[in-house]
Amino acid sequence: MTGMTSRIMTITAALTAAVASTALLVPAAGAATDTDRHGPGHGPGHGPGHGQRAEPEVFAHRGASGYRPEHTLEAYRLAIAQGADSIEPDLVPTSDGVLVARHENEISGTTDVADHPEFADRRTTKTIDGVAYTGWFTEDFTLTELKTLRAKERLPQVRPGNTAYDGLYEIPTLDEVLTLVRDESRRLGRTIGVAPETKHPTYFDSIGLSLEEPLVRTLHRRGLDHPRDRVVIQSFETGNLRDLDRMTRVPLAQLVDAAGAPYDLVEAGDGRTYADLVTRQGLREISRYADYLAPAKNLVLPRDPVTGATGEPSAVVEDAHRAGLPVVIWTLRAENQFMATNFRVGTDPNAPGDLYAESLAFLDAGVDVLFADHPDVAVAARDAWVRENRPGRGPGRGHGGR
Ligand SMILES: [Ca+2]
Ligand SMILES: [Ca+2]
Repeated sequence: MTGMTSRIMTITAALTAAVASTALLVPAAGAATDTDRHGPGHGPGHGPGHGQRAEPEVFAHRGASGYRPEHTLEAYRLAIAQGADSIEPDLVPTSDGVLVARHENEISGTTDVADHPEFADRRTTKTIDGVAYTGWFTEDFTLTELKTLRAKERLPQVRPGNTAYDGLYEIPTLDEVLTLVRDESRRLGRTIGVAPETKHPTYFDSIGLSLEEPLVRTLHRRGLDHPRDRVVIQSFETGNLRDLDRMTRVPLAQLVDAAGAPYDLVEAGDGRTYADLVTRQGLREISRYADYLAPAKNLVLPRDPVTGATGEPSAVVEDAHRAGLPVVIWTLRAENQFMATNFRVGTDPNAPGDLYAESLAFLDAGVDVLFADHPDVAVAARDAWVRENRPGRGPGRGHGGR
């Protein structure tokens, strides 16, 4: 990335919250090109050694979900305008097998489905990954039916400003998300990445709606299945990542929660937990089928049980890098309630804390990718961190404009 682009992004970050105009980013076209930052040999597993990426990146978690209802084209578009390197569609299927972007297949919290009397009889209770949920489920709707719904803010108490966008946006298909990414990449002159997540793969296999085949097919059809394409497929389960490792050359990320176990292992009676996955032996095992480790942020910067503050990093980043796995952490969010106590500002749980400082703390801990609900702040922090730290990160990375 050139210095000029960094400055533009920093300025943009300061302005987007107020203005949110993609026109501000027009100067970025013709500045940094994709090859400046991601030439051959800089992909996962081919970086500057020990699994560490050449330059940290920001992935927009469900889009710029701090500012717009999540998993909508507008949330993704804003994330791209804010300088996110990649956007994240979580994927669930429709009854006719089309992959759409929702965090959950149960959609009462993120759509207006409850206001549609014609779908009242679709309300039901299902057990997914061992937990009972009551509501409406994407797999009980055709794509045509789902397209009559409109998205709404998932956290209206926390993000009341976002409710202004309730009722405006459709549920996007994976294909529509990829079209947006292609069009915005061309318009801005930088290659925007995509990090799709397969949701509940064991459950969807059990109802005959396996996710991996349509995902791989779609990426292939769109010419996005070369290892150098900026695509990373994520999953909290292990079995479907092993399947995907045989099905595609696209990099894979093993998501690791702070508690519990991958549901495919639970279902199989395998006693291993997420904690077992991030031991040195667990990480070596992951590196046989996946290309990134994607732990919950508290696994990297654990919070003191008494003060709730972060202190020294755990061994997870160092051990993952040693196993050849760059580290992606989730999720950075601006509001106090989602932060360790040392990043909070004031006592209102919904008020913004110091996301900039939190982002820097994770970069200092050696993390390669930050997942953020507020990509503008994370991008500004990343750009500042790179300016400060690039000389110390060793020569020969091939980046212009130092
Ligand atoms: Ca996700
Ligand atoms: Ca499957």
